[in-house]
Amino acid sequence: YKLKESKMTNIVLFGPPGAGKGTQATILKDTYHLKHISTGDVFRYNIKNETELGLMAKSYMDQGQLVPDEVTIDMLKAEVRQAKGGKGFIFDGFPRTVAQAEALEELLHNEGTSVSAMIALEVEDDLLVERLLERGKTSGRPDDANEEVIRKRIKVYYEETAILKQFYLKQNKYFGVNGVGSISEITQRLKDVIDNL
Ligand code: B4P
Repeated sequence: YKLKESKMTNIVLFGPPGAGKGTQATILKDTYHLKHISTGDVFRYNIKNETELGLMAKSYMDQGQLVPDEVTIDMLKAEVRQAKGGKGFIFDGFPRTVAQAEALEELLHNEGTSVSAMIALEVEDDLLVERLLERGKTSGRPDDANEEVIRKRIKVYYEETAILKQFYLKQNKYFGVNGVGSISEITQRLKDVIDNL
């Protein structure tokens, strides 16, 4: 693979809960030397350490709700600022609302760069539920523990997040990828998109 010289690559990995964003971002960050920013992971880190942000985020996450935009955006900005100077970013779980997408545009613009592509992992709802219930057996994540909360997260995705497809389609930056298959098959599909950017 080869990335265009002296240009940052900023990938937004997109898709419903359980689509495999975290799984694939962890692999792709090494392949392309990108900084992986997972808002879900940052929230979980804060919950574990019982920070004020963590306590607040937990009350939303445990119910399958989105954490409010204001705090999520501030947190994301801090993460990006901290990581400046690399080859680019892979955003996993952000943006999830139009306000977050607009904030990301502005933030990257101020850094002299922009989103290169949004790549969506497409997986049907029943398979998402199956994957998350499976993870719930060992993850200890309260939001994976019961089907009701998982269905709620998927509902929130369709109500608040799915619209972002239009946001990036308009900019010709949207790519859909089949998210069903083995992890390595899906990685290859994502690389095919990224290598052609
Ligand atoms: P996230 O941490 O982003 O979690 P996710 O949507 O559940 O997961 P993802 O799609 O990454 O799934 P994964 O690869 O792990 O969000 C959790 C919560 O945090 C949100 O509900 C919200 O409350 C809050 N939050 C986060 N970001 C926010 C934001 N920007 N704004 C507001 N709130 C925010 O895969 C899932 C499972 O599938 C794993 O067990 C994995 O092993 C399995 N899997 C993956 N690929 C597979 C494959 N190909 N085949 C079979 N299984 C596979």
